[in-house]
Amino acid sequence: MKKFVLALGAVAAFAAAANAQTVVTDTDGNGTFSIEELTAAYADMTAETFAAIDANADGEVDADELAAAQEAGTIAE
Ligand SMILES: [Ca+2]
Ligand SMILES: [Ca+2]
Repeated sequence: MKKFVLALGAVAAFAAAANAQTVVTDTDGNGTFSIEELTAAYADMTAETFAAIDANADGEVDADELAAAQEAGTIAE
C-alpha cells in the first residue's frame, strides 16, 4: 500500500512538471512583450532580468528574444 501511494506521488509530480510551460500573453497586441506582460507570466521578473532578455535593448522583448532566454535558462520555459 505504501509503495502504491509513493508511485501516485511520482506521477503527480511528473504531471505538474509537464504542465509547467509558461505562456506569456501579448496583452496589448503590439507584437512584442513589455515588462508588464512578462511580469504577468513570471512573478519574479525584475528590470535586470528583463534587460538581460531584451537582447537588442529596444525596451520590448520579441518572440525570438523570449525563446532565446528560455533556451539559455534565464527564465523558465
Ligand atoms: Ca505587448
Ligand atoms: Ca528587444
